[in-house]
Amino acid sequence: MKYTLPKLNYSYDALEPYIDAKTMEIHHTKHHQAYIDKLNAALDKYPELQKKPVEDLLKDLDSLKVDDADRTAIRNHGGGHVNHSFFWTIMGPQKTEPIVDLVKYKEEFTKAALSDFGSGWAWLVADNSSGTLKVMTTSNQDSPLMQGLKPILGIDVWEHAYYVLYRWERAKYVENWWNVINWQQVKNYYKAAK
Ligand code: MN3
Repeated sequence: MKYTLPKLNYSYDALEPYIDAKTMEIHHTKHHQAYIDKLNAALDKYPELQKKPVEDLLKDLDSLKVDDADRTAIRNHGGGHVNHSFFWTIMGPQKTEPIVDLVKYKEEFTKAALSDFGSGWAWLVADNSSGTLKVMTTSNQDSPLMQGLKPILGIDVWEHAYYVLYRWERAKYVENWWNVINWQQVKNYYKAAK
């Protein structure tokens, strides 16, 4: 089974004016699709791994019986696939009630999103065993799942996520992004992690 691009639950222009339709379309149909295509290509030789959810591959990356180059490809493109699949679900056009417990982390989360040098993600995650929340960043397409952590909130701070509309102004993008969070969905992740 090949991995496939998940559909969005909203249209590409639904997050305007905070995220423009062009950025959403390119991000979904080009960037995310490319991670999936390269992940599928890397797994061509390993039909038994293609049957697993990509989350399981990332949680267990070190023990996969694959070549080192393929392990790196699974890390980068598998990470790109899960991170974007998650990202689409926590955004939406509907106005939803922010979760007070999580909004407390906004300042720390924003600081992390702005401090991350280069390409990566900022996250609010829960520890798998204790459920303790913390803010973190990952580089490139690394996923918190690789460290046994569950994402609750996450923002893509690669330039491709905001450059069309915001150019160099990552801070404005990060601030505006809070307007498109689908708190209903975030609440589901938060509950599941507790
Ligand atoms: Mn991206």
